[in-house]
Amino acid sequence: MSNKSRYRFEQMQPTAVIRGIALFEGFISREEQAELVAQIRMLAKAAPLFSPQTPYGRPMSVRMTSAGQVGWFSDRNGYRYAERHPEGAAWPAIPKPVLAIWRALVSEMREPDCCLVNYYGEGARMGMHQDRDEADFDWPVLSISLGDDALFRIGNNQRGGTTQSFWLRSGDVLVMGGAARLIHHGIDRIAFGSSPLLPNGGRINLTLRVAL
Ligand code: MD3
Ligand code: FE
Repeated sequence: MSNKSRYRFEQMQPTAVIRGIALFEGFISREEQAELVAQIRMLAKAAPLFSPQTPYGRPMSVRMTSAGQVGWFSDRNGYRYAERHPEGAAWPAIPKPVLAIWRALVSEMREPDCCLVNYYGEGARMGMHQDRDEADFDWPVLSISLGDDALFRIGNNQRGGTTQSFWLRSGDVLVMGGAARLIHHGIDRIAFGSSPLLPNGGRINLTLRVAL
C-alpha cells in the first residue's frame, strides 16, 4: 500500500494540531496579508458584504460575501450555496493569491468552489456550528485569518461535550480534514483593534471549501 497522503498539509509540520485541526501560525507574511486585503477590497466592490438572515429570523452579526462558482448564503429558508449574490450578480473569481495558499496546503488537483469572506466588526461573533452544506466531506476546509485576533472555540463531532479555545491571529491558517472536518466550531469574540492590518479594525476570515 502507498502511504502517500492525499493532501499536502498532511506532509507538512503544523505549529499545532488541536482536536485534529492543523494550525499553521504565521503562515502568511505581513506583505502577503496586505496583498490579500487589497484583493478582498476589490472583491467586496464587485460583491458587497451583506448580513445574512437566519432561519431563526435574526441577521448574523458577521457580514459576508463570497467568491467562486458558488457563494454561501443564508436566509429565512435556511443555509445553502447559491450561484448568485443576493443582488443578482455572479460571484467574482477567487483571487489568485488565495488559490495559491490552497494549492500550497491542500492540493493542485482541484480548486475550491467557494471562498467565503467573513467580516467581523466590533462585537461580531459566530455561534457554534458544523460546516455541512457541502456535497463531499472528503475535501478539507482551509481558513485564513486576517486582522484582529479572534477567540476560536472547537468542540466535538457531536453537539455538546468539552470545548477548547485558542486565539487566531492575522496570518494564521487552519486546515480541517479527515475526522476534524465535521467538528463543531465558532468564534466567541474578537479583540477589536488588536491588529494594525485593517485601519478601521475588525477581522476578515476567508474559508475555502469544495462545496459541489
Ligand atoms: C472547523 N468561520 O465560515 S474559521 C465559517 O473565523 C466559520 O469566520 C469561522 O466557521 C471564522 O463556517 C471559523 C475556522 C473554521 C472554518 C471551517 C471549519 C473551522 C472549521 C470547518 C470544519 C471544522
Ligand atoms: Fe464554520
